[in-house]
Amino acid sequence: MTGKDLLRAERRILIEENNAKLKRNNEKEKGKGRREERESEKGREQRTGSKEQGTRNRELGSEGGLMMLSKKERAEKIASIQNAPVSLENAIRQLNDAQLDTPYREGGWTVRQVVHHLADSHMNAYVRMKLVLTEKHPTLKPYDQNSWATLSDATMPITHSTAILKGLHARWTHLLERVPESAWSRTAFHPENGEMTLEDLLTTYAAHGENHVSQITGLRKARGW
Ligand code: NI
Repeated sequence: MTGKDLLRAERRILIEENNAKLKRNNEKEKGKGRREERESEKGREQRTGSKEQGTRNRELGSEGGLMMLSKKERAEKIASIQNAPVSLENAIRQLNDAQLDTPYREGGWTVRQVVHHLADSHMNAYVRMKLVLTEKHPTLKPYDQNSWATLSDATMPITHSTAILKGLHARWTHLLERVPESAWSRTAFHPENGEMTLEDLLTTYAAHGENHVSQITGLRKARGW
């Protein structure tokens, strides 16, 4: 897997998640739930409008303050972020150095690189979310994750990154659990992904952790480790 493939895979997570959200939203619209009934006529027009326009609004990410996740769905994603360090610890338990230096699939990152990448990515995610919470429509900074994964620190023992993730995710969870309802629709501009809400970031990174953990557990299963 080349660097470009990895970037594409990351984008695919986003797109798949967004598609799932769109589908859920369409189902909600069909159901005309209580929430929709509470919305003003104007809000409903924005929401349903022409199909194309309605879809576009949602793709742009909650413009007009539309909430796309239920509280329960959001809580599940926060729980996923809370559990990620433990899931990762379980996934890498008792792997030796040779195993850690095995690509999770041909041409892909090694398990060690994946672990360090999770720390890199989630440190960026934490900073991005704090920018969204404290600035008006900030521009988020992309980074070349594949180059980061080939810097010298990606060869260090993984305990350095699992320690980061443990502390980071504890703070991240504390922060997310206390985000005011109104703040989930705060927006940022991502130069590669376009408009994103705080909620979009939550969805992206909950899936991100799960995805990389399953790469490791998938490798272990395939190898019988
Ligand atoms: Ni990733």
